[in-house]
Parts: sequence; structure tokens; C-alpha cells
Amino acid sequence: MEQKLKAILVGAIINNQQHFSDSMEELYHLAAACDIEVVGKIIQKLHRENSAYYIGRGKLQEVQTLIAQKAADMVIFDDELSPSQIRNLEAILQCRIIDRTVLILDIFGQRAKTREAKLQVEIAQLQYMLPRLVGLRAALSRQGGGRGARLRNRGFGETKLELDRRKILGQISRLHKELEKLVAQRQNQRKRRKKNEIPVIALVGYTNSGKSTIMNALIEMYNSQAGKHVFEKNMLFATLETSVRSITLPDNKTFLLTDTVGFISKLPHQLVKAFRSTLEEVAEADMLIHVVDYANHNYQQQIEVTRATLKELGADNIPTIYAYNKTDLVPCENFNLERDCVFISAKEKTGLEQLADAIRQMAFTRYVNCELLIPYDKGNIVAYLKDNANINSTAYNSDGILISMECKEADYKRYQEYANTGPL
Ligand SMILES: Nc1nc2c(ncn2[C@@H]2O[C@H](COP(=O)(O)OP(=O)(O)OP(=O)(O)O)[C@@H](O)[C@H]2O)c(=O)[nH]1
Ligand SMILES: [Mg+2]
Repeated sequence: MEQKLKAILVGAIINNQQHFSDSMEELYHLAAACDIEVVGKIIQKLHRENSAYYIGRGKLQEVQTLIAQKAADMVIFDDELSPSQIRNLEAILQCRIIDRTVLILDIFGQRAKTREAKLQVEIAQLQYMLPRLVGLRAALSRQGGGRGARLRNRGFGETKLELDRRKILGQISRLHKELEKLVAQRQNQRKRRKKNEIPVIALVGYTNSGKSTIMNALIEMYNSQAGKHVFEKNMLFATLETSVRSITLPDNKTFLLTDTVGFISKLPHQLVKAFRSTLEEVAEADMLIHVVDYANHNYQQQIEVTRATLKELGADNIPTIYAYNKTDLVPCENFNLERDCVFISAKEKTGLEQLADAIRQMAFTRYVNCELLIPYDKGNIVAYLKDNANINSTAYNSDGILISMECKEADYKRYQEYANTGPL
């Protein structure tokens, strides 16, 4: 079995920033997801980041000693380093220096399955590499391309480093072209969906908050079609590709539910850019379900990170319901019920009806209550309404079937000639 790479984590508490320990814990999990063993941790309080070394020159001595003590292969910084910081640090510490961004890119690289996701990750990786080529090449030649010189990621490996800047630029533009074709296909699908006037609801939130589990729970509850489940797992970035499922509530209200990639603190801007086409699904949704991992003590900051990312995507003005998930892990039972929020457990399947109610109220506004008297020879209309409206009662009168129901405003207008009364 290949031995794991050993790493030391380095973080700086800049200006007494809060949530620092959570960020370091998250870095630990990111490293673990890349199959890296963390053997030490160094933290420094700073007023501002050191432009040459990120942390202070003096502190580097400590890092150097720890590297020797623990026989570490690499040092991982909890922030994106500039190309010159990487060069300077590698020159002094004589080992591989990587940052939070590289770990996230590596995880995305491992998880990408569809051609579209693979293209997007590769573009982001090349964009990250481009300004850092000199440093990467120097590090590689120093370490002879050996064990310490690479993350497990293939696409990010040595062969890529042999390419010069121009070649990489050419490759980025080729990948972009291929991506554009795939994106155009998906945009067409979206346009078609729009024409159907079915509301599109997107699940958004921090990675591992339970978006995919909620999607599966709703599929099971309302659409027991087999084989439609999406992948859910206790790991960072389980979902990288967008999935769309049609869900029909018992009152025949149908919507499209979208599950997509989760967010994280300091999500690399290269990734946000490369995944823009995937994330457009979010920006174009009619409503968002912002999923919060209520069992995570840091959930409030995760909400903020998610909101900031949504803003970056231009999706901050979409009607949103907050779904506080994993309540089965939270001892308190008196959840304070605010507007636009529901408390659920996707695992135990509790609170899902409240979530469905919230969806009804927010996404199905253009509905009316009405009574239609459908002549007996218009059986096709009755059949349509059975599938598409929420029928409260049916009475078989001498002059036709009297249906009292709640339906789309558009459907009411379509059959207005049969209206028994105006909209109620
Ligand atoms: N205890 C508990 N665990 C849950 C609940 N909902 C989801 N989980 C677990 O949380 C983990 C992450 O769930 P996912 O649904 O994959 O999370 P996600 O938000 O889709 O994550 P990404 O795709 O990585 O962004 C899984 O191990 C789930 O079983 C819940 O209500 N209670
Ligand atoms: Mg997921």
C-alpha cells in the first residue's frame, strides 16, 4: 500500500478573525479527503498577512523544525497563496508548499464524473497553475518528480507542468470551447422547461449540509420512481454535477427540484468561474431551499458563506426558504419558528411536510380556487384537471360535472368558459 503523504497545516489568525479554528478543522478534513495525513499544525496571530511568506519570517523557523521532526512531505496553508509566496516558502522550507485552493481543486478533480464537471475542474486547475508555473517547475526539479512532488491528482501532475504557458492557454481555450457546446445543450433543456411553466426550485447550501439527502427524501415521499436517487455521502463535495428531478405534491403541484454542488469557505474563485454554467441553474431558479446543517456548531457562518457565494452568482434576490436540517442530532426541541424557515431531518424524514407547505406557498403563487361546470362530453378536460389541479369536490349534475378545485391561474383562464362562478 502506498504510504500517505504527511503534511503540516499552517494558518494565520489575521486581526483576531472569528471562526478560525473551524477553518483549520475544515482544512484538516480537506487534507484527509486528499488522502494526506496531517502530522502537525502551526498557528500564528497576525495583524496582516506577510506579503512574502504569508506568515512571519520568524515563525518559519518553527515550521522548519516541525517538518524535520515529523518527516513531513509538505506544508499546507489555510488560504490561497500568491505565486511569489509559494516560491519564497519553497526556497526556504525545501518542501512542497500547497494551499487550501489546491486541496479543493484536487477533491473536485477526484469527484468529477461527467464530461462537463471534468472540463470545469480542469479549466479551474489550469487557471490556478498558470501564474504559478515557475514555482511549480522549480519544486518539481528539486524533488525529482518523486513522491513529494504531486498530489494524487492525475490531471494536475507532472505532464501538465511540462507544458509552457502558451500551451496551457491554448488548452484552456480548447476546453472552454468543448464546455460551451455542453452548456448550450443544457441551456436548451432549461428553455424547454421554462416553457412548461413548471417552477424550478434549487437546493443550495454549504457542502455536506444534506442537500442530496433532502432531494432523495422528497423523491421517496412524493415520487416513488425507482432509480431516481442522487448520490449522498458524508464527505466534502459529494455532489459536483447538477441533477434535476420532477416532484409532484399530493395536490398535483409539480415542480422541478435541482441538486447541485455545495459551497465552502474560501471557495476558489477559479472554481466559481469555471462552474458558472452549472451554477446558472441556481441563478435562474424560481425559488431556493437554503439547506443548513443545524447540527454543525458553525452553522451561522456557513449560512453567511453560502449567502456571499449566492450573491457572487447573482442569485441573492430569489425567494428563499431556510431548511434547518439534521435536527435529529440537535438536543433542543423548541426550535424558534421564524418566517421562511423550517426545521427538518432528511434522515428521519421529519418536517418534510412543512417544507412542502413552504414550497407551496412560495413557488405556487399564481393559483386560484374556482368552480367549473364541465359538460359530460369534455371528458378530456376532466382528465387533465385530475392530473393537474387540486380537486376538492366533484358533483355529477344534470348539465355536467361540477368541479371545485385549486388550479393554475393559466388553467382557469383556459377553461374560463365553463366557470360556474368567478375565481373564489
Ligand atoms: N443525522 C443526520 N444526517 C444527515 C441528515 N441529512 C443528511 N445527513 C447526512 O449528512 C451527510 C451529507 O449529506 P449529503 O446529502 O450528501 O450532503 P450535501 O449537502 O448534498 O453535500 P455536498 O454534495 O457535498 O455538497 C450524509 O452522510 C447524510 O447521511 C439528517 O437529517 N440527519
Ligand atoms: Mg450533495
